Amino acid sequence: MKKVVTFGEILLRLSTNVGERLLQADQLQLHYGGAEANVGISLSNFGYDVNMVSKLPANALGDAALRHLQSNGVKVDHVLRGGERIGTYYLESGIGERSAVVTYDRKHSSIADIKEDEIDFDSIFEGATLFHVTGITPALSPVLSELTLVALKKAKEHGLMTSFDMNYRAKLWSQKEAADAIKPLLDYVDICSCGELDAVHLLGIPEADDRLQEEEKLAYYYEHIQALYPNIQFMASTNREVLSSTANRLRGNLYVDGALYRSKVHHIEPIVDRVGGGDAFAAGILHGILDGMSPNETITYATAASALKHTIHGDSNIFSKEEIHEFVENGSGKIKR
Ligand code: KDG
Repeated sequence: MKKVVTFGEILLRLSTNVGERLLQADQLQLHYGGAEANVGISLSNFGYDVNMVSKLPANALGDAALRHLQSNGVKVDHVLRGGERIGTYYLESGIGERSAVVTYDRKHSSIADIKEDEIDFDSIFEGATLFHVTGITPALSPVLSELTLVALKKAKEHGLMTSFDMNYRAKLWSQKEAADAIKPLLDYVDICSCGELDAVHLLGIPEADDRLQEEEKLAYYYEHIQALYPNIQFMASTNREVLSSTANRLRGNLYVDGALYRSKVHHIEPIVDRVGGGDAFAAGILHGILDGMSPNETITYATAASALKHTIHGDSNIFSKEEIHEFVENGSGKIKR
């Protein structure tokens, strides 16, 4: 079983019922999130030995978050305990034309206040195949920004494949702050989840000519990113046409060896919960690569995984690889008896 390591924050999520604003809610639904936890859970469902590196408070909330990971098959030997609090986010669910709204309450969470010497990546990476982290982790504190770079460098020293999802969150930092922190990380990345907006706003690539077709634009951005970072072997993104809070058209893109591969367009309606759709996609890409699928199979699988995630509550994708393959092969909507 291939060993995977992810590094980031495990968040408590409290969300309103559909049709309620946060300011009027008298009930909130509880889930757990955190981009790296979500990817870890997906990969654990796909059969990998997933180990999460994080820190949670030594209280009942920390225990519950730990249990969430464990019950989804993620190993927690490297989840430190201590610090002040669990990072939390509130999700005001959207409906129709009203968008969902995220409110973070995560400053001074246990992981955000971690010290440089608390994590020993050398021993953690022993025997591992893949390391995954996202742009959320370095956004949380200067120490975490430094540790993300250390972790990526050490992962490469230990011969791991490395995966980085840009995951820009405007409520955590400015584009300039993100660009300054993320650019040095990309020298140590093999697989990158990044799209057109990341290319333009974080990596400073000039906007593609508007007369180009969607596919040509994507190829243009990926060629430019690869010229800056020749080490990046795989780049992936989704084109999400948001029709409303509850309807999407979703298409996946994978760029490898100078060629662009695209999935079919999934029309997802109604969306039950779109949070974590990107993490489900990233995990699908990682599985395709680790499993030796062809680029076409990989992008088909990853986009299907993301489409399925939109149909369930919570941040993590808990579909197995068999269910995703079955969805790819037999489509949707029928009763399975
Ligand atoms: O990608 C989904 C994540 O955004 C969600 O789980 C919460 O990690 C989170 C964040 O920092 O926004």
